[in-house]
Amino acid sequence: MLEAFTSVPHQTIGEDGHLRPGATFDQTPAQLHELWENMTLVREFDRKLVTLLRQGRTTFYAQASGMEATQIGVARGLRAGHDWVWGYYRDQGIALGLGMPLTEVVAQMIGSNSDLNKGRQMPHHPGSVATRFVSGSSSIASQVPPAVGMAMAQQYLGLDEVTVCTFGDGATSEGDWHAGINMAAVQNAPCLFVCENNQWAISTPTARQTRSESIHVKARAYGIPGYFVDGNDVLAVQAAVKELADGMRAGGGPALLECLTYRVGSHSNADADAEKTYRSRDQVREWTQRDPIARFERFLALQGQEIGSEERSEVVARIHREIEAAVQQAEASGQPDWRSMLDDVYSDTPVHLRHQYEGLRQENGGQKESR
Ligand SMILES: Cc1ncc(C[n+]2csc(CCOP(=O)(O)OP(=O)(O)O)c2C)c(N)n1
Ligand SMILES: [Mg+2]
Repeated sequence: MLEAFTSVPHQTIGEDGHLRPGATFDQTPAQLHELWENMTLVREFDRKLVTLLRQGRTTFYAQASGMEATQIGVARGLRAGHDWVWGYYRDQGIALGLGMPLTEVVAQMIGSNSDLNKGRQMPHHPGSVATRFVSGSSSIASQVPPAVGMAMAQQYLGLDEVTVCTFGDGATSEGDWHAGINMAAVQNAPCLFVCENNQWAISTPTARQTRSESIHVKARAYGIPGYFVDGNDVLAVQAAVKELADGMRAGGGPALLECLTYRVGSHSNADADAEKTYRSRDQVREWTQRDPIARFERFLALQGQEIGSEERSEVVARIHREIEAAVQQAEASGQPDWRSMLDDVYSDTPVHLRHQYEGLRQENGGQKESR
């Protein structure tokens, strides 16, 4: 049983790769290997998307490098395609870990015709009903109240699914965050709130974000349990999410889980990190050395499942081939047709939008529309 309100984050694997005293795990060797592959996919996805950005083939991207254990631990602690995740813009690792197809994630990021959102969402905000991963929010913490609404509906309908709502440390200063968590608490709604505490909100460090000693301690104010795990320890995150989600399925109420991790890359491509303006390179170096994938590889080696350099290269090459194929497929589908702009939005399109649409139609040559 996970203990609430600890001052030190729970760990299953220590920094040196050894199992922590008293810690256990029940994954098979194949499941452990899959966790490693999942985290490697998230890392390589970042590399590939940053390249696409530089090539001008997409316009916005926020890296999750350094946070792979948190995101894969969350995704793999849930029942994929059954539980719902309301994530935020940096959660591509959760989408991928839940099994959202690369073709769909990439098409969204490129905004191509094959995008499930038909290019109408901001790039880098994938979502899919089949995966039960809700298209992320750019307005910080705005996903929290609707996630609670979904959890209330699940409770009302007596479903055995739960809602997970993720956000960054910076989101915990927003009004929506407080209102949402309070509502979940008073309604006992089965919503697991997961803070991906990467210690920075663009250029604001956690120390300037809150006077609280931690994020999870804030749960006390709402009368719900708060838990603290090492977000660079994939087994600890997965076990915590699984235990808390299963508890909610069995009728338990909401909880707040803080995963302590670090963003080693820039905030997004619109960030001054490269100019070294707001954080020391020593700090970035320190956390780069605390790499969650390297830690898990040390653990695997101690379990007799060493990842050799040849195997690593093969897996990385395969991942890049798969992403490249998804990119080619998305680009080949072309750009979304502007005429689909108002589809799926209103059953009865308001008159002012119909006027705007008519204006666009004339600008585009005045083709006859059936609309
Ligand atoms: C309501 C709102 N205010 C401000 C912003 C600008 N903004 C974008 S990301 C960000 C920082 C969020 O930090 P955090 O929640 O820690 O997530 P992280 O990016 O570190 O993963 C801010 C302030 C926004 N998108 N929405
Ligand atoms: Mg942050």
